[in-house]
Amino acid sequence: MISSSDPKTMRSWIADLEAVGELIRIDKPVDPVTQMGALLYQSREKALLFENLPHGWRSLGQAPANVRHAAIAFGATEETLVPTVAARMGKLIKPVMVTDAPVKERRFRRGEFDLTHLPVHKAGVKDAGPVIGSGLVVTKDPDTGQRNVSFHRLQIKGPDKSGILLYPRHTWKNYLKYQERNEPMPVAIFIGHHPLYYAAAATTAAYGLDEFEIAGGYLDEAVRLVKCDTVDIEVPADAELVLEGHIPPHYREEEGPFSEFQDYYVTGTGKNPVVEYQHMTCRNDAIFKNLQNGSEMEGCVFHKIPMSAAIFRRLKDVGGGPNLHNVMVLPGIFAVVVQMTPRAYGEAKNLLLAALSSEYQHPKVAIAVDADVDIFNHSEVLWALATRVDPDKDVVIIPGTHNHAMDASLAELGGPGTILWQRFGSKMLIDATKPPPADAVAHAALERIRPANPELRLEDFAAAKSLPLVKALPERFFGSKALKGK
Ligand SMILES: Cc1cc2nc3c(=O)[nH]c(=O)nc-3n(C[C@H](O)[C@H](O)[C@H](O)COP(=O)(O)O)c2cc1C
Ligand SMILES: [Mn+2]
Repeated sequence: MISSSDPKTMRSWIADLEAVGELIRIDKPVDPVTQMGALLYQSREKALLFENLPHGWRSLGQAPANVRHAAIAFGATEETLVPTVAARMGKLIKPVMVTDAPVKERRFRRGEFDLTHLPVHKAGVKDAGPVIGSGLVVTKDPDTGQRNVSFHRLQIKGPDKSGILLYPRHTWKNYLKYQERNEPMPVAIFIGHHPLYYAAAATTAAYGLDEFEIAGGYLDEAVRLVKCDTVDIEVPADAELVLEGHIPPHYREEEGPFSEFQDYYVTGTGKNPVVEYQHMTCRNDAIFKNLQNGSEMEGCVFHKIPMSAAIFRRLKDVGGGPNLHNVMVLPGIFAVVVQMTPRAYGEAKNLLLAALSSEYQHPKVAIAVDADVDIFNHSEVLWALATRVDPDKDVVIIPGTHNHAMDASLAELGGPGTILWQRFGSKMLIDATKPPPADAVAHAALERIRPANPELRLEDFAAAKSLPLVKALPERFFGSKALKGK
């Protein structure tokens, strides 16, 4: 039995999902290389626990499968999730060091473990091979000793070797410092934990800020850390599995292609560094974690929520405090919708400019809509674009910007593994809001239709077989969805 005072782990998360009917257990044998990717790809509603994998492994995936699952993990609703995460982002809790560590129940030295025996899956048909997508990489700044935690794809290259894609952010910055000293960078990688650890690792904050402190704020409990056996790094004591190794300086090998977050294969492919592993520890009955990328897959949920929350946090003070309701990143994560009620003409553009230059490099298109547009329903967003935009004055294109290096629609400079790597492109903002309520006449011209008596329910009048019709009705008829949870 898991009690509420126990630390939050991947096991408590499995129990939470199962308790609300959101987990499917698969006891039939599944081959991670040829079958698992297709099953994960189909499971957009439920988490999957594979219980019959080669070498006796189990593995959890699509957990979270969607924003609804992420809301369960944070104890929020779909509508309140982003403002909740934004508030918790500012609440840092320092980790504590412990010695009782389930992740140390088993220890394996080099030669005693084999990465090719882990149930690592191959996601897309053109992927170069199985890739660990769920490894959270812990490194340190060699100048200050400050920890960093982030996701990095790890393509299996042998029993004790993987590739690694280091996008130019904090882990890359640490690596360049080691490379300059001609020293290997020590790394510890933990696999399998509560999803809020994953959300913290996907949170881009200031360089030098320990993502375990962010995880503490998300979890509302201090992260329990334990020392690694062979590197001077600390890892979560309650993780499922830990790999210890190092990234040699100056060395590169072909890596990729890989099914990535925007739904493409080739970005990031090229000469990338490798990780050499010398040690592995795990729980006695460790459960592996798989994580598939692709638009609207689990990897995208982990991108979307912290990114939307970081942008929300940034926008909430623009111009002294706008009427900001919500923020949601769109599929493929290069576009973001800002839901707000403008106080003045032009205010939406000010917020959109900030949304395009936050901690995150991804957003290229930013769209502002009002509270009467359901931002979780993409056709509502398209409706606002079609009916509330005068392209000549509401669309602005900013040329010559630094864009995300994995946006395949833009010109690439340099390549992965080099210091030049970037995409040089442009950004676009679209103000699809109504005139501000202060201009009552202009505002009223764009008031959405609503029936009289919106509280009436068709199910109270129609036969039971008509009920699906009721579900299809737009939420806005029942009042503003965005404002309900506030
Ligand atoms: C599912 C997922 C996969 C990711 N894969 C990679 C990757 O392969 N390489 C990389 O550099 N960043 C990857 N990222 C992005 C970083 O982990 C993320 O932006 C993080 O905030 C960067 O941490 P940092 O700001 O400490 O550098 C991934 C993020 C997610 C959510
Ligand atoms: Mn960081």
